[in-house]
Amino acid sequence: MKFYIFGVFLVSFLALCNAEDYDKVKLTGRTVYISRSKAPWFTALDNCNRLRFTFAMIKSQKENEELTNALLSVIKSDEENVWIGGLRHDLDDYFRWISFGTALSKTSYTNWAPKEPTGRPHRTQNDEFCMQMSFKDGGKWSDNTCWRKRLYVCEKRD
Ligand SMILES: [Ca+2]
Repeated sequence: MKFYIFGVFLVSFLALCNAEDYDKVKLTGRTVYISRSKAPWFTALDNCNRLRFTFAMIKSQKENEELTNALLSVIKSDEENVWIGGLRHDLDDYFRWISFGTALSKTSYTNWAPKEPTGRPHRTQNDEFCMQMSFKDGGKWSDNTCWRKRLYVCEKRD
């Protein structure tokens, strides 16, 4: 029991420490937390959830521009790829914002790079399920393999 309580304190303490591992930027209607360390997509999801944040989503051109500018002011390399909270299941035609399950249908705002997403059923890559912003492409979106370690963005909506 003592060890359990100690464990709870330790985890809480580590969670607080982890909050310092993010660059915090206030945008319209939300605060985004840009990680300073890289993680696979699903680890990034866990990290956002543990801190009571959600994995960042992008609902409009304005939100996209604001997040792109925030990332460009923080990340060190314009070659960087950054995970955001979009995921597609193998059996699903659509990418969805993981926080709300919203499908990115034809009428949704999107900012895919040319020829992206390349995962099936759109094209031929069968192992690209996770969404990133690619700064070799000005922040445009693409899908990639989820196990890759990348910086990622959590958010808290107002
Ligand atoms: Ca791709």
